[in-house]
Amino acid sequence: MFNLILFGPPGSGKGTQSEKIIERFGLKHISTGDLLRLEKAAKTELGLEAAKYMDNGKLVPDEVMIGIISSVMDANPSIPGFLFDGYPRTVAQAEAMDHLLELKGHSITRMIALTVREDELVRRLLMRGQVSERPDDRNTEVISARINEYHKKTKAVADYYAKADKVVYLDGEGSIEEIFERITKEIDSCTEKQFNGGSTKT
Ligand code: B4P
Repeated sequence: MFNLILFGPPGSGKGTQSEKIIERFGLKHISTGDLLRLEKAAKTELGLEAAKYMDNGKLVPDEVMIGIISSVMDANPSIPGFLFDGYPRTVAQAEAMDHLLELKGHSITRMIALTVREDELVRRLLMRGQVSERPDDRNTEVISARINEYHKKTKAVADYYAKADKVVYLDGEGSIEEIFERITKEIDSCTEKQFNGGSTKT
């Protein structure tokens, strides 16, 4: 299995690039942000609870997220690999996911971390706020809260995977196509190593 984490701060292009990656590589896309927004739109108990955090720029509690990931992974037993977009966002979530994969005899193959300057993140999110229904993209205070959560709780997830030598940082600025090309090169080099018996096998 080829299991990829697309990582980065809010607005770094995770959702945008994920759409292109799944189309090219046929991975199963798991976006925890999209899953939560679906629950919210359906007004389920989980969605209404999650909205209290999301609308204020806070992370949804780990125990809720770990349950969601576990059921999506169980529902997809025979796929070539997962693309995790926006998950894990805390070290506790990373440990839980590693444990789940290990139980199935797999592991994370690679984490691609997109780097983007903070003023560019804010600019992109406010732009999306003008055209989308997302309340968390319309308010600069909520955007700042999301970026703060990233620095306080999420950034450490890259250090966690760096210890296992699984992280590559890619420049997340430039055109969407340029960034996709950087990502594609990285995935191609990982899959080559995987098939040639290199160190990135899972
Ligand atoms: P997400 O849905 O994951 O949203 P995000 O991080 O804000 O956006 P993303 O990074 O995917 O957006 P993109 O850059 O593609 O999370 C929303 C909320 O859900 C979180 O705040 C949290 O409350 C909750 N949540 C989700 N997962 C969780 C978890 N695991 N644990 C706890 N809570 C969780 O797009 C941004 C904009 O930039 C777009 O308009 C796009 O068009 C534009 N853009 C992209 N690439 C560009 C480029 N190269 N140049 C110019 N613009 C670009």
